[in-house]
Amino acid sequence: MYRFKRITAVVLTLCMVMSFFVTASAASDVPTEAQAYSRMIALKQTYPEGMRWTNANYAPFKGGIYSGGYGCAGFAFILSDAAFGDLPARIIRPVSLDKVHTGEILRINNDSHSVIILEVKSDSVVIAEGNFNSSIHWGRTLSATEVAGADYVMTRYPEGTFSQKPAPAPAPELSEKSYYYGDVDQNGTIEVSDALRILKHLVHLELIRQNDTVAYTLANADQKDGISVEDAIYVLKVLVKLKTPGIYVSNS
Ligand SMILES: [Ca+2]
Ligand SMILES: [Ca+2]
Repeated sequence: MYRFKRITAVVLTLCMVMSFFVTASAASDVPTEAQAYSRMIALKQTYPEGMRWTNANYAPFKGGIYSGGYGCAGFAFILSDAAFGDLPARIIRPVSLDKVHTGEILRINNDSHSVIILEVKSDSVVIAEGNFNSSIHWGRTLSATEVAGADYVMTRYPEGTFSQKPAPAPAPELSEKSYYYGDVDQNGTIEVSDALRILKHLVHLELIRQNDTVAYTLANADQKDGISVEDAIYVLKVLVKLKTPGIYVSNS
């Protein structure tokens, strides 16, 4: 029975480990602003400057809220879908220059014209638009005041994408006889195998002996509450750069 519980614990822990990685990688579907820009600009060949584009032109939209749009909205939706795939759209009001980003759609001129942001500069944005003089137009500039006068901005970046998270400090350099907490095998690198080593210890498959002072100390990756599942998770967080590893200096 005890053995069964141990195995269950290993399986559950490995599931946690895997779901952690799945969660971490799903976020990569959100483009950076640079990626959004290059995906939109790539469409300049298909929709060149001056190409006729009026309210007779319709395009579907994968972002929700609207199933598609005509004219200016349709063209903004085409570029938006190119940049964001099927990420859901949401509307933000009020609008200001410091809160808009490449790839977002601005609704302007008293809710009558849609444009999409190609670039955000310190005092303006550069846009692309359809149905501007009945045609496609790339590169018009809107001032900060014009941006602030927009009716709303439609974004497809998930909430929190641009919130200021303090970046973890880069890992400090190792000197002789110093190790990263979590680097149980002391090879100078924190790896998945270090996390697995901690898990094996926890389920008594392969114990880290207390008299193996360095390994035993390093296995307590988060430097609190002894060796636990939290330490394996801490190692994985270091791997995906959510945490900075501590340094242990051996005095032996
Ligand atoms: Ca290692
Ligand atoms: Ca710990």
